[in-house]
Amino acid sequence: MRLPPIVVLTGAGISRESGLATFRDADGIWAKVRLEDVATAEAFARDPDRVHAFYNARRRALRDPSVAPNAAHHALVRLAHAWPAPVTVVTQNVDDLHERAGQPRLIHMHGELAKARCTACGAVHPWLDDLSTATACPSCGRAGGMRPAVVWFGEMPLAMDEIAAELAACGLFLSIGTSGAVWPAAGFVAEVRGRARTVELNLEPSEGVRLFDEAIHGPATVVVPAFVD
Ligand code: BJW
Repeated sequence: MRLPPIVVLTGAGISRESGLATFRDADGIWAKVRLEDVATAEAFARDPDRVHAFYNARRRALRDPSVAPNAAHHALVRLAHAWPAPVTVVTQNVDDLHERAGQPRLIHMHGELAKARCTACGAVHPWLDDLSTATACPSCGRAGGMRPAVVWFGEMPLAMDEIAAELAACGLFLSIGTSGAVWPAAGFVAEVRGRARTVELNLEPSEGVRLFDEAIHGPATVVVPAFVD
């Protein structure tokens, strides 16, 4: 029997046990900061210093020595190596824990915290330091236009054509650690439903849990290795 390609959609819940906050849990980022103040292009135009401070703190948190891939990230790498067909991870996360674990075929649909983009020339650069309104673009030299290379509300997520092709080809769709509150990622399960087996692995039922064939609830570090191995 030929085994089908797999698409795995991941969200902030997979990185929570690595020490990174989720967005919509009671202790999440949006309980402390209004998303309208930091995660829109309008917020950046209005108060770039505020937006830079928010992302600089999160970029620094990512480099804390205690933050590392957990058992769920590692299990997905094992799955990719063991499965005879392609396993593509589409992550909404801007952290780099999937790549640190060694995940092949990884798509960052909401961008990456460890990259900066110049709004003047469009160049994207690896970026580990703080950004400010004085930061100059290494490509065009212009100061003032560097922003975190992440996707804010109202902006088009990245690699949507590539993701559509992976969704069209997959026979198994796993959704891990995401609330299903943000589109277009929240719509992926409906896109593949009927053609692919769909499984949710999340701490608790997500908003779209009824759309899945199967749901397994518990911490990612427990339920993901148990499902994969
Ligand atoms: C655990 C756990 C543990 C905890 N183990 N689990 C209808 C259709 C289309 C668009 C829209 C629409 N309605 C509205 C929109 C627009 C908007 C949107 O979705 N708004 C909603 C609020 C309604 N979407 C957009 O603007 C997007 N762009 C867009 O739509 O462009 C047009 C377009 C249309 C059609 C096709 C294509 C394009 C862009 C969205 C950008 C989101 N950006 C952010 C910030 C990124 C930068 C940053 O990090 O600061 O992305 S917002 C934030 O939410 C972040 C996340 O990636 C995203 C999703 O959050 P996630 O990962 O699900 O986290 P949580 O906290 O919500 O959930 C965590 C889950 O884990 C929970 O369920 C926990 O239970 C669980 N959990 N611990 C396992 N240990």
